[in-house]
Amino acid sequence: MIDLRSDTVTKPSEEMRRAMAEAPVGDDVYGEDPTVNRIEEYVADLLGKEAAIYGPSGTMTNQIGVHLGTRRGEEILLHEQSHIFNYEAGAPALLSGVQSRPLPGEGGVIPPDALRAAVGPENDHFAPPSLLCLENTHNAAGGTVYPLDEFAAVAASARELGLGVHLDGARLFNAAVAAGVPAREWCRHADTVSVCSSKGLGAPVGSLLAGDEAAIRRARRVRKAFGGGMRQAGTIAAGSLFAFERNIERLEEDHDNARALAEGLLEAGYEVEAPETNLVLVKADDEDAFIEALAREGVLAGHGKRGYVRFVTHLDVGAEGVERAVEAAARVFAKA
Ligand code: TLP
Repeated sequence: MIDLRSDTVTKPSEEMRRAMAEAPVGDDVYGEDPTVNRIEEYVADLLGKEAAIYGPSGTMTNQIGVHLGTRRGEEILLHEQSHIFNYEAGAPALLSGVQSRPLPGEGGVIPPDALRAAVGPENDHFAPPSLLCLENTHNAAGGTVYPLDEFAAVAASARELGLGVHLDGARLFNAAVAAGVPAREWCRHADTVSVCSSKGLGAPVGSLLAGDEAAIRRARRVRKAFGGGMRQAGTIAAGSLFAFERNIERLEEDHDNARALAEGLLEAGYEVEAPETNLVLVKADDEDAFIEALAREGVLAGHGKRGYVRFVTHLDVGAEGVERAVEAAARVFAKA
């Protein structure tokens, strides 16, 4: 099976497993895990932030960010197709007691005007808006890169409106590699940033939330309350550290493979959106039928935004796997 459902499906390499097995560990709830302490410093530095905290998942680090940037009864504003709004099980309401206001925007980009239009004047009828959440790359839009100038512009509007800014950067390094812009350039415009080691970077578990010292100090209590205080977490953090140290630059290969996949699918007759990073969206009248037909030919794909099937390239599928996936999809197209 060629598994292109997500870049979350990668398995740790032998070398990564060795680094995990040999990692020095301690009880991280006491702050005594040297490997966790190391990755927190490493990632804070990479993102140009004062501090970072290690957590089990991107969902948790996003939700800690939401919790830090809001109070119960307030409102967060975010893209209508964002992961936090659609794929985190209603957690902003469940864990932080906030309501979510979805905003429109091409390619996951929220125009400053749309943000300003959504924030009304102060009025006792309205939930006070307090946090803008942005996503880069944007998953549902097809792995699109948030252009830095547009990111800076909407973040500046948020500031003018008195809002904080959280960045869901689960695939921020895909954006950085594709745009040739250091990840920290986007982070300068956000108070908190969540990044994942278990997407294209290939670690089995682990995400981090970065921000200033005071925010991350508060985040330790929130992580505990959300059930994310882990003990000898260095065993997994070593995989994440390996991923951040070794697997960022090679994301370019995944992007090349995504382009090859898109071209091949286009030639086979499909309607394909040109990929900017490692996600390829293919139009499908019946998504389930297409996914099932592909599976019968040995290729696993998943759901994208409505009406699209999503293929995700990653470090466990090389150029040859992509060629085989194209051949399988061509057979499906011929039979349809
Ligand atoms: N995304 C997963 C699914 O949940 C859809 C995937 O396969 O793409 N932010 C973004 C932008 C994400 O794409 C994801 C995972 C997360 C956050 C959550 O990360 P985890 O799965 O670690 O909680």
